[in-house]
Amino acid sequence: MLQEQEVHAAEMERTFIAIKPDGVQRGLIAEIISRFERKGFKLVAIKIVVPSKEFAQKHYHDLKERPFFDGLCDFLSSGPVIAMVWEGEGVIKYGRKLIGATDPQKSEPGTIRGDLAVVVGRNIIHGSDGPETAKDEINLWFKPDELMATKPLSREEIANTE
Ligand code: IDP
Ligand code: MG
Repeated sequence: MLQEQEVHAAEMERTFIAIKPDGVQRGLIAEIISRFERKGFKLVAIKIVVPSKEFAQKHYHDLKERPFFDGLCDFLSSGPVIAMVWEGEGVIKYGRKLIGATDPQKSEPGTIRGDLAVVVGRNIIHGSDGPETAKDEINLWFKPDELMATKPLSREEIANTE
């Protein structure tokens, strides 16, 4: 039988979400965070950072053969990005649902890109597209000690901290 801690660890799904410089510049940080928060996902890491171009190239390495790669990396490194890790059951797949299709012209209304963006090169948010990329992106953007341990405190533990 699994120990309680192992059960918890096995259930913990995490994804990397970033508000890109256009989302930050347009004042959409709270709007975007609140959509993940209201759904019931848990924020386990967050920071504001201006990535270097080299860092952006690492983040988007899968796309290096695409014609828009250079412009995309220039853009990601052009200003502050809100880098986050969100946790919850199904958060990788459902996070992508909340975000909507890559091209905002094709994103459904009700999604973040569908409601708040117009063109593919300024689609305001990034989300990992699968378990492997989620792991890689979390490791690229965060050190392990920057991630919250999200096991809730027991009543006794809360009482003991007062
Ligand atoms: P995703 O962000 O929905 O996962 P990807 O295909 O991984 O989409 O592309 C990464 C980012 O590259 C997109 O969010 C978008 O900003 C940009 N991008 C994708 N396709 C195009 C394009 O055809 N022209 C310009 N930029 C693009
Ligand atoms: Mg992608």
